[in-house]
Amino acid sequence: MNRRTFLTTTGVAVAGSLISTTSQAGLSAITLEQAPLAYPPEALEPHIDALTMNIHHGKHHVAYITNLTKALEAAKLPSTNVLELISDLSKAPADQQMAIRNNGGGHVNHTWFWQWMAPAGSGPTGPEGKLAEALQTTFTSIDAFKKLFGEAGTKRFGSGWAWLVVKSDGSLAVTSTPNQDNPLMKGIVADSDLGTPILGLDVWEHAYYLKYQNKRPDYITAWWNVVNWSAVAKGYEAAKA
Ligand code: MN3
Repeated sequence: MNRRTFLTTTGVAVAGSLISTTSQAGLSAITLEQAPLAYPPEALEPHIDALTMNIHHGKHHVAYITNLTKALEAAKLPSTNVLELISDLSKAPADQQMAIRNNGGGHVNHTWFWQWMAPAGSGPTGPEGKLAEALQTTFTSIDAFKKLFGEAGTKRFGSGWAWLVVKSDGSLAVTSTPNQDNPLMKGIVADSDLGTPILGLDVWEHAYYLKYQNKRPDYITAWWNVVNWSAVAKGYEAAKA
C-alpha cells in the first residue's frame, strides 16, 4: 500500500485538512499532517534564528512524521489520533513500539512546540489570570517557576524536553523527559511525572546549536522571550476543564 492509499484508507487527514493542530492543549487529535508555522521562520529572531527554525520545522519534524508514517504502516495501526497512540504504546505491536514512541513523540512534541512560541511582543509577556495564580501558588513565584523549569532543561542530560504539566488532580508540575518521550506516555514515563503538557521546551542540540552552540542555558534564557503565553493559558484552561 502506498502512502497516499494508507492515509486515505485509515481516515487520516489528507492535504488541505488541518484540523489536527489548532488547539494543542485541548488534546484535539493530531494526525500525520504537519501544520505550517503560524509565523514566519525569522519572526522569533534574535532569540531563535531563522535557519534553526527552517531546519527544525522543515527537516527534523518532517523526518519524525515520515518515520512515524512508516511505523504505523508496518504496525497496521490507524493514525487518526497520534495522541492516543503515544499515550498507550501497549496497543502497538512490540516490534514497532520504539519507532512509534520516538517518532510519535517527536511529532506530537514539535506540533505543540511551534504553537508554544510566538514572536516577542505579539502577546502577553508572562502568564496572566488563573494560570499566573496557579503558578504562584505552586512554585511561590513566576520567577521561581521559570528557574525550576529552566533547570529541568539545563539538567536534562543529552537530548530531551522540559515540561510544565497539569497532573490528573489538576495540580501543576515541572518535569523532564529524555529523547522524544512525552508526559502523556503511560508505562513509559514514571507515573509521578505523567500529566497533560501545557508548555514544553526542546533541549535537543538541533533546537539551539547553530546560534548558541554549547550554551544551552543561554538558549533557555532567550526562549522565554518567545513563549506564547496565550497558548499556555488556553492549554491550562482546557486541561483543567
Ligand atoms: Mn526538536
